[in-house]
Amino acid sequence: MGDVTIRTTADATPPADVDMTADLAGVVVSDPVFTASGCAAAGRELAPYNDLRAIGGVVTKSIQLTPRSGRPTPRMAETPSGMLNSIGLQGPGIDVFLDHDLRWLADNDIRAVVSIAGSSVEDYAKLASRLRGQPAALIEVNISCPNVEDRGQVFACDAHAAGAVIAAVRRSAPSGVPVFAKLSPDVTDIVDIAQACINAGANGLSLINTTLGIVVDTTTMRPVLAGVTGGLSGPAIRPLALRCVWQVHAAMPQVPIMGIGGIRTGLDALEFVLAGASAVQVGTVIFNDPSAPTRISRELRIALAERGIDRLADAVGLAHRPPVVTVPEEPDPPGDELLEPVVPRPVSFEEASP
Ligand code: RRO
Repeated sequence: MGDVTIRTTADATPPADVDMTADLAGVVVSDPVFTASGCAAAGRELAPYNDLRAIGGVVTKSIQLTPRSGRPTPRMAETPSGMLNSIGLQGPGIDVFLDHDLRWLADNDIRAVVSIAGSSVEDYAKLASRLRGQPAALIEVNISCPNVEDRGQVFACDAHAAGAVIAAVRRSAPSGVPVFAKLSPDVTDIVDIAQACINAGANGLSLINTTLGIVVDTTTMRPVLAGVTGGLSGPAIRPLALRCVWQVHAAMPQVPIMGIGGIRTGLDALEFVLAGASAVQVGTVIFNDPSAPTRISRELRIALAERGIDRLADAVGLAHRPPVVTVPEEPDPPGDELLEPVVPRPVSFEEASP
């Protein structure tokens, strides 16, 4: 973090421009806003609303080795300030993905962060090796999907299992492509899991995936989702996500973090940056505002300018600096008239009684 002069919003003169460059383990992007995995497939649907070349890039829906139809419907439910999903890794499989989706992104000069998911360490290794020679700028290893039948497959809930997957991916992935581990908040100590991933060779972290939840329909008196549980996303989880980013950045300030969880505005994104994220991903908001990635990028730039910060990188982790200690001013020396304190004369009970 460089030296930063912080001005208040009131006295800030917005600089002509803000350098929005983010460095994600060597992948340098001119804008820090990405679309989050699972909320925009490979980005095609968002192209009419955003210049996807101008934002950081598209994180694709987690892809598996073979096609998968996902969980039974209903598999989405609204919640207060959020959304529950139990999609269950629906997708076309890696072959179709490479020929169709990744090619489309490359043909359109859109940076692709390829999210991979598997049921075993071997699955992940195979997927990573399939990305050799492919136009993937980054690999996001989704070890935290909440919607799997077997909770034992949520590798991100166990430090050893998380490390095993990341080590296998790092060995098999193209060497110049950074590997980011996407973690779950549903753990006792996220720093422990994050550390295991970094020790195993992850170059960065995506924090966080959705958190496991349930909605019950009070008319049918049954869970709304056919799969019963789902992943909770949206503004409801933002403080939880921020806490995870904060804790991991405090423990490993050099590790690049993509902050994810309920970002709706540029100020929300700024919260993540100040907590320690080098870049952000936006997801659930897209369902309500498909132009949100572009809007949030613009709002973040303005928010930085208004605070007198002309480089995004200078704001990363800034909220961790010690609080400013304000020393109370010396009281004015007393005037002559106040030299003697006025002490009330004690009054006896009899005197006070009428
Ligand atoms: O597909 C899903 O159900 C899903 C995935 Br892969 C994930 O990582 N997070 C989520 O909330 N849903």
